[in-house]
Amino acid sequence: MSVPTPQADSVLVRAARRQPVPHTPVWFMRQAGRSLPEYRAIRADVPMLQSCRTPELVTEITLQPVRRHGVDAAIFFSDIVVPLQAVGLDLDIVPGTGPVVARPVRERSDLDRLPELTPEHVPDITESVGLLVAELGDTPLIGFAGAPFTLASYLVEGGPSKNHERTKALMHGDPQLWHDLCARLAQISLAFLRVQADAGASAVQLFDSWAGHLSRADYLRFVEPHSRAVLEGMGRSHPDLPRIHFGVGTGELLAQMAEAGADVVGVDYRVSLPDAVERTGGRYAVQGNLDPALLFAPWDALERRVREIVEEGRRAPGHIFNLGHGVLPATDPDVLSRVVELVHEVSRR
Ligand code: 1CP
Repeated sequence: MSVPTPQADSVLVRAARRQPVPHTPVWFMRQAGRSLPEYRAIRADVPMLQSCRTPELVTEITLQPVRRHGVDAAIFFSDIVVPLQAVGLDLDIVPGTGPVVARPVRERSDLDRLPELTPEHVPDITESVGLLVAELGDTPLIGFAGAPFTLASYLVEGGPSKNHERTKALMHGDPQLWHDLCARLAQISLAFLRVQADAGASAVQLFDSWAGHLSRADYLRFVEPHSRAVLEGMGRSHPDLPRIHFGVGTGELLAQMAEAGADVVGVDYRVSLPDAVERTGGRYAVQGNLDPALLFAPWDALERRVREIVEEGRRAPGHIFNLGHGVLPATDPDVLSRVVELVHEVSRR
């Protein structure tokens, strides 16, 4: 039997596997990014997608929050649209807006612009992950990808969307095209996760950020089979890597998202951790769920809430402390460091 590396037997991986841990692991979605002055400095003259494809920059930006906050995991600095650009789709990440697709995907012929992803499309990702794993020591790296529905929403709408109206019109109006599009996106996401896992990532997170906009019936019919293909595909090729499945406003979908093939279900601040555990039958680890806006509250109030979440997490089968969604750009980074310290201190067994 092979001996696990320190990263593969880290506190984060153990919590995800529902094994005993010395303290609650903590990391933050969007921990690398605009809340850090050192990030703003290094990104000043480099467009977002270019920085995602430059291994020295990816490595430095991914390491910044690990050095500064002492979090229990690094999250690979990239974006959910990177693999789509890598297969040749014309898109950009526009400052202040997000991903914008030059020609939206709405007809069958548009699928031709979305070939399958192979490792040869992303040699830089293999290189970045390799550099990072060497630098990170005992700290595990979380690889990630966008889930088919959230990716499809950007492709069909052409950019960020409040109501996802064209996306929903397509899924109901032409279910066959919808399923073919999502099957292709599932292949791309799975291949992107496998590249990161093969290069040394210790866990993966599938971001279905906008799944909370769907009814349970639509989620099960139009989305779940494709997310399942990604998560179960990872389970087959990399059974030792925990799989985290995250969405925003997905309180009504937690059981379905867990059962789609996850080890850990992401919980946003709208649902308490005990409710999330109950909704998922007590069979899954949970990740969350501090409201990112509370990082702006007076320390006393924030401390109370952090202690509560740690206590609630102790009664879960496994708990990874995180925010309910990403760090807001105006967040004081010193507050994040204090939260990490507090979580470690109050959860130490
Ligand atoms: O110039 C900048 O700083 C651009 C802002 C930015 C950053 C820092 C974008 C544009 N993407 C990222 C990095 C990023 N994206 C990470 C980095 C790792 C970390 O967490 O530290 C991750 C995990 C993502 C994933 C991502 N991109 C998601 C899923 C996570 C989530 O927040 O729900 C989504 C939905 C995107 C799309 C996207 N990319 C960027 C923006 C502003 C958006 C959202 C736009 C929208 O509202 O639709």
